[in-house]
Amino acid sequence: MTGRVYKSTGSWYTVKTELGQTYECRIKGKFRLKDIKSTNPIAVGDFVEFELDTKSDQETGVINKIHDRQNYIVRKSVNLSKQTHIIASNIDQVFLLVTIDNPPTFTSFIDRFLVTAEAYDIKAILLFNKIDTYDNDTLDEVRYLAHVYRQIGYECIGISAITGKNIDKVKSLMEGKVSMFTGHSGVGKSTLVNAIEPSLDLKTKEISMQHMQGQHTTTFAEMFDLSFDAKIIDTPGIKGFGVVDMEKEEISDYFPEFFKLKQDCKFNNCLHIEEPKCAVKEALENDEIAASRYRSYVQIIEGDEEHYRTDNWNQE
Ligand SMILES: Nc1nc2c(ncn2[C@@H]2O[C@H](COP(=O)(O)OP(=O)(O)O)[C@@H](O)[C@H]2O)c(=O)[nH]1
Ligand SMILES: [Mg+2]
Ligand SMILES: [Zn+2]
Repeated sequence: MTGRVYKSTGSWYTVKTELGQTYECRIKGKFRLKDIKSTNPIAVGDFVEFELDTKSDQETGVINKIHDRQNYIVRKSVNLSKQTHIIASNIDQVFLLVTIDNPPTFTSFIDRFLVTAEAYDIKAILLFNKIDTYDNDTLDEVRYLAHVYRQIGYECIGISAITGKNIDKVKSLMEGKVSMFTGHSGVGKSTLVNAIEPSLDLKTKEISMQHMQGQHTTTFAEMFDLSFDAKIIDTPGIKGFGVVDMEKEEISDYFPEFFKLKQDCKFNNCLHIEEPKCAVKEALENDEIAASRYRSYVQIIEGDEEHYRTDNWNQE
């Protein structure tokens, strides 16, 4: 049978079939992944093949095959083993909640998030929340930022999780897809999810409670079906949106507006910093690239090696 992993607690995986039946499954044998050294062979979001365990009178199963992943997000283990833990896979889109103040979300943070999403190959959407609280100047700032990011190709929506403004737009973007929500603490993630699906709030609170009690310390992500043909992956206890290791040369590939110009740079390995005849720097001078975007890029590139990894942006 084919199913999808909704939850993993240690060696057990909750797998749901297309017909909506759930089975607790274990893994048979070893799963070797070609490209990554991972601490967990199977992650929330994975499509798997499994067989029902005939010896057990309970409805349990054995997973014997994992389908190729469309994408996945990871966190690195804190020790030096260089192992990665796959947080979740097959994610259609991630919404970044942005607030201008209370708390402030800086463009450097937005851009690091977007670089990570590009590297993961996950569609990113920016939600400017709390617009009900903004004065005209702050709304102008929202409009400016939305303009900058729309030019690049990112969808931007001004919302209020409290008044419900544009929540219908968010819901329609979620239809038929697997979504994640991220952003600084206090930007309104829980409030938004609650506005989208009130019953979900209870469920996510339940898993955080379990987590705090230390019963399922390896339970991090969980997928939920919503009432309108949408799925959410919740990642309590995980900061940020995972990490990506990247080479200095590839960072500009994850700035889509830089990537488009790359072929016009004189040097094909141009880092767009000090090289002559650089199309990116020309575009910056002509205001075709936002100064804040270039600043974020330089920040990432000029950092020490740790900065190439995108985990030094903190969520809290
Ligand atoms: N005025 C206003 N307050 C909001 C909005 N969204 C969230 N909040 C408030 O911001 C605070 C933090 O929200 P919360 O959902 O807990 O943020 P989280 O940490 O991202 O989950 C709470 O006091 C919410 O009531 C909004 O759209 N407008
Ligand atoms: Mg919250
Ligand atoms: Zn260049």
